[in-house]
Amino acid sequence: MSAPELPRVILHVDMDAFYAAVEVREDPSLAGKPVIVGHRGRRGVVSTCSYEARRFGVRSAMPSVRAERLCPDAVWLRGRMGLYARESREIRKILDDVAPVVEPLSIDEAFLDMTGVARDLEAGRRVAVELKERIRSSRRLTASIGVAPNKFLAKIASDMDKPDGLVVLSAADVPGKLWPMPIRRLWGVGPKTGARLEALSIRTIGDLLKVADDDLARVAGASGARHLRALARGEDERAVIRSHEAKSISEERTYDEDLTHPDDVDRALLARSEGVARELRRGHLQGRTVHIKVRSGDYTTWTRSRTLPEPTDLAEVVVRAARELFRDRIRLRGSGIRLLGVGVSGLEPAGSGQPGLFVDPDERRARRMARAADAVRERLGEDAVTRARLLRRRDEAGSLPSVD
Ligand code: TTP
Ligand code: MG
Repeated sequence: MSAPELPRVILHVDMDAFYAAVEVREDPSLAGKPVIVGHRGRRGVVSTCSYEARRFGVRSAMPSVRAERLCPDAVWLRGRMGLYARESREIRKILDDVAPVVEPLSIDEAFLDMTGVARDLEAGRRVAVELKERIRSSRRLTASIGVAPNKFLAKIASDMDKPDGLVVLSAADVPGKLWPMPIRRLWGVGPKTGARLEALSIRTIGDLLKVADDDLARVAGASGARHLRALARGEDERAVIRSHEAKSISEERTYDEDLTHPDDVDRALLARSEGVARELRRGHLQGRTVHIKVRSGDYTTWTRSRTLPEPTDLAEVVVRAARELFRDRIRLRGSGIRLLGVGVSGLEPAGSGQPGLFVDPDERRARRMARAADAVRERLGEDAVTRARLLRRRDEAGSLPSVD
């Protein structure tokens, strides 16, 4: 018997003509006009342009001289990065509000993993409709969204009906919609590989599936060929990762008086592990590697880590590893502890790995209880739920977890 797998529902959100659209919003007299954001002149290039300017053939990264020739009446603006970055953060807040896992790709693009929230692609479409409406009403901007069972198809889909588009691309659409697309739309096919594939008469994505393995491997290498072929079949297993920035979550605390009693040390390890595990669950993340950091009264500092067989978001699992590391790998030789930290790295979205066939029932129960406690804390505040062991603590004054 295998664990039931939820169908993946991935959204790719891409703002339309982003810099130009923000400028038009700020100055409504620009609405309906060809607007180009970029530096004019011999060495300038176009950052982006409104869809009105695209009708003349103007594109991102085009030399400005050429754009001026194609569209002599365009309004040129030099661009205001601070404004676009602030706008990006506002949009990000909306995305975070809608989706449990958001992976920003660039200033105006993100993947959203709606698996388990939207039960199928149709439900994903409804989320996309709502999201577009929220962006329109609260930011007065339009987004194009692709809805699909994986990242690659979602990204292809968001681009299929720009601007203000919404396209659902299912596995069943792959032969009819993906295969006729030019080969360069495949991720990982740049101009060089593209030209070599075209030399093999591979022009469309569908053509790629007709070529012999050896021929493809000669152009792209063995693993590259496998990768391209999977994409061409519309297959992409990559997880939506919450944020490229978050590499680890850790919590540490410095003590006014060095900890010397083993019970105090143990309570501190548990408290830090709890904080870290809670932060993991809040971010819908699990981590594989547990770290501890210990500084003694004479400022000797140790960092030790251990990788777990399975990623976790449970304090019980984190603290078990932290205790073992402390017991087996730290030699204090009589001095007390000034600083103690626990961290978890090797982060991935919760539930992105193979669901374990034999999930330990204790672990399942622990996770359920942890989630219930998280929910109570959300409602009633930080101190509403505290473990019995921590009630005896005398050293703690909660510290904020840090994410880096
Ligand atoms: P894109 O999403 O590629 O372009 P866009 O949002 O302007 O237009 P659309 O998505 O509707 O096709 O890039 C987002 C922003 O990044 C864009 O508004 C400006 C900036 N950018 C550059 O500065 N130089 C470039 O070459 C590209 C492609 C984008
Ligand atoms: Mg865009």
